[in-house]
Amino acid sequence: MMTSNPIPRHLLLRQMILIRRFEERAAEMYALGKIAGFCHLYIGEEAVAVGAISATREEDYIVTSYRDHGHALARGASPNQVMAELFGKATGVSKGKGGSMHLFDVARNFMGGYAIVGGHIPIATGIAFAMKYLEKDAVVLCFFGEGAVPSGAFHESLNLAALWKLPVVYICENNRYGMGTPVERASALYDIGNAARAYDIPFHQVDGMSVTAAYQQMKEVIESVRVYKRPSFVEARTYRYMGHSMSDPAHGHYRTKAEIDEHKKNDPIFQLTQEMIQASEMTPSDLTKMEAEIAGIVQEAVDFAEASPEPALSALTEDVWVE
Ligand SMILES: Cc1ncc(C[n+]2csc(CCOP(=O)(O)OP(=O)(O)O)c2C)c(N)n1
Repeated sequence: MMTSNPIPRHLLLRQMILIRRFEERAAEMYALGKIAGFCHLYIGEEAVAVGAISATREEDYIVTSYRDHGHALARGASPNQVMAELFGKATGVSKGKGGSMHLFDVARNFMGGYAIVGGHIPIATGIAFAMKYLEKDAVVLCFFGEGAVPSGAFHESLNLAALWKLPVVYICENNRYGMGTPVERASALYDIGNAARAYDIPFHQVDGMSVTAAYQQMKEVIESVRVYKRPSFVEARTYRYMGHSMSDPAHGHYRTKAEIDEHKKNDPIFQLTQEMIQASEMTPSDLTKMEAEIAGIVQEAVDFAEASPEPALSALTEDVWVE
């Protein structure tokens, strides 16, 4: 086992609170009609993206699905530009042409933001192939929900990644539901680890409600992929508090409010806050200050998005092809 470098816990906490407060405002903006189209919130799952992405290096790559706000912010994308993208404004991280599901930040090796379930897994695998071909040390993190596991794209990708020994970490964010369908009604494979074992890929299970556990385990996994040049698979057990997207109710017929409340008892932000206060790493007044600072950042992001222009009509044909 490799030992991981400690990371100041207040940094992990700050990132999780930023994502939570950012998305709470995004939900308000959606209700006000400022954000159109699909909008999938990550609230409840923050510890996974923050833990994993905090364990990466600058040269590593991130690829994820449509539930991508948290990953982009954890990677350091500007809250102003992410909010502007949700508003469909020209100053957005994808120049207002991607929207919530298609955040993209090349400068930070954040390669999207994809709407087709499982469709981005071959893209991440292809980037890992490029890293190997170019003899780079970079590792690719590929996030997806458990709903993507039965897809053909997933299995084809794992096969080639194992066969060609590609530097990719597949991270299944298992929040137990694909839209309103529980995993046991959608997948013959209930133990997701069996998918990794089938391709002889090392498998790890992570508590996706604990940011420190996620960080420490991901650090070891990422560094072992970097050193040994072969893929790895992580299942992060997590839970989404909100509906599948902004147009869905939080529970509906497929789960109860009591079930959601039960999971909220393990809330990653609450857990870390309690731990840090008990360990005298933070006082309640430090937390209030952090919240106030983040509220200012989120307000600035909303103001920036509001004040930004729409993309010009001519932008429609720009960025379509890259030489
Ligand atoms: C190929 C494909 N089929 C169906 C859909 C519609 N769809 C969007 S999200 C989703 C559920 C996916 O669930 P999961 O992968 O577990 O991710 P989560 O939304 O829970 O993060 C479905 C079926 C789609 N986008 N792409």
